[in-house]
Amino acid sequence: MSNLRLVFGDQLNKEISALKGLSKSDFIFMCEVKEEATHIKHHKKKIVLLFSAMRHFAEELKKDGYNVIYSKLEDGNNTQSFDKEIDRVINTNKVSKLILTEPSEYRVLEKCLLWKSKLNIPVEIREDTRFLASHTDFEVWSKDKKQLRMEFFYRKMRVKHNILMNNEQPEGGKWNYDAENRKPPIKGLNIPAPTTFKADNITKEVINLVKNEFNTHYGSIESFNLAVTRSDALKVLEKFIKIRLEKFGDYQDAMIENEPWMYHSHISFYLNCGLLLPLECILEAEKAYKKGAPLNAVEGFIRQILGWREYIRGIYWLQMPQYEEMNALNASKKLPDFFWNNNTNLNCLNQCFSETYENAYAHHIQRLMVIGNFSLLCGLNPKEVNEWYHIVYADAYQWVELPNVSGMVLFADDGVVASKPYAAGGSYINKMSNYCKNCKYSVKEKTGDSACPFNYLYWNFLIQHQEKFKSNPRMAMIYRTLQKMDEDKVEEIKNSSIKFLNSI
Ligand code: FAD
Ligand code: DLZ
Ligand code: SF4
Repeated sequence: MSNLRLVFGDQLNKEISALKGLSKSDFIFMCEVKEEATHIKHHKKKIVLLFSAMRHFAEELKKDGYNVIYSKLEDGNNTQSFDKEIDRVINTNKVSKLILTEPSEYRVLEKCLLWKSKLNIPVEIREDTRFLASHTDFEVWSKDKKQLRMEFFYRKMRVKHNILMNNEQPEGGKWNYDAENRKPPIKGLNIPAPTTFKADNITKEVINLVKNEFNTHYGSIESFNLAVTRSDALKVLEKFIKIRLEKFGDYQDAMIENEPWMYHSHISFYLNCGLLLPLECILEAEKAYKKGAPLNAVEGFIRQILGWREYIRGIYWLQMPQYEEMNALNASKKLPDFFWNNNTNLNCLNQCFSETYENAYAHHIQRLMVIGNFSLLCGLNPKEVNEWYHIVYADAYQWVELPNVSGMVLFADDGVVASKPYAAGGSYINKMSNYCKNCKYSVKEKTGDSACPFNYLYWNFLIQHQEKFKSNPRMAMIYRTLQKMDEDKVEEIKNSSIKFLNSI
């Protein structure tokens, strides 16, 4: 009898552990299900990316001579949920065992664990070996540590995988070149166009399907041009290494009006659904360093994947399921409607929201220091903020979205991910972007109707959470400044904040 090998939509790689030991008599099963596409109303382009990439992957496996059972969303017999589809396929095919790679999200793992008792065949759930730190690696590393910090985890990973190492020492003598990676944008940067692809017939069919089935979902579906095959995703990586990497480090934090792509790699779309593997991206960057690419750029890029990405995933599995419920700052404000309809006069938000709507993408600093910072300063409800980030980005899966939002952005996890909140006033955005030049608000004014809202909201946040943060050594200096502020100024800050917060 044959094995049934289930491949989820974010596991689109022939190296996936579910396919290890695959034989030509086995069945590979993939299914598009409404349950998954609508449990949150994903950005339309995310559904196109996933369904088209799934269909292309299935075609490749068929071409390799394997038996692929594929449920398209529109198939008449599709039961539209993972549970029912697995039941249906097991009942209609002679299979002796179900083999799968652990799903990336807790919600789905809970379902899969129930299959062990519910199904009448054995179920083998394998580790996801695409990640460079296993669950055990992370648990062992984190055990007995008072505080978890990405930087120390990252150093361990550099040594373990022998990346950018010179004997026992980090390449160039330092582990981290972040201090060199905060250049503001300058005029005349010649930012390369992103690597894009024409929709083929499979993608066109999926675009029509999404237009018909998910028309009420967020986001534009016009000019879909992402890679949907591994070979095209590899081209994105190759072009990044060749033409963007050199300036990636310098301008990693910079933002320019109508330049959504900057010098970033745009590979999270593909890493997170399996078309690219993290180690190959890291090794390509290391190779580029050996050929002369700047160390601040290469180390910075590698740190994002070997450090941040793995660390964030480790935190997710260590902290779930309670992590989802955390709200350490008791933030309760409803998400303003302009997160969805972009009806706002704050030009920085306006830029980031319109690019997000159009591309299902915003780069890290837009997510962290513009939208995230605003959400933190306004005290927006973590559940609603998480749902928004999960919906709007095509690289969003709960394992990576949740710790970034509840941990890095909102401090809802009480400092598990970040040692202090990433809060900032308008001057940070003004330094790192050209957004303020075309804004209705004045970044120079601190309070009042025409002042940049980030300016007073920043101090208001510090005032509100004084008890919690004043003894945090990383915030001592700012609290000393607050203590010296005269009372009238404090009142103005509070009044401007109340007025603004009541208006959104
Ligand atoms: P680059 O800047 O070129 O970086 C290279 C790669 O490093 C990325 O592709 C990504 O795989 C990895 N990486 C960088 N930073 C992080 C990080 N903080 N966590 C995990 N991986 C990282 N990333 C997602 O993949 N999915 C998400 O849903 C997601 N949500 C985020 C929400 C918030 C509030 C914040 C602050 C960050 C979030 N990130 C998320 C991290 C980061 O913003 C994106 O990975 C990055 O913008 C993707 O673009 P890129 O591929 O051009 O990245
Ligand atoms: C994101 C997504 C969507 C929209 N649809 C599907 C689907 O129909 N079938 C599928 O296998 N995967 C889908 N995915 C990706 C899943 O959400 C992802 O595989 C889970 O997060 C696994 O935990
Ligand atoms: Fe954003 Fe303030 Fe600058 Fe306007 S002035 S773009 S609100 S930071």
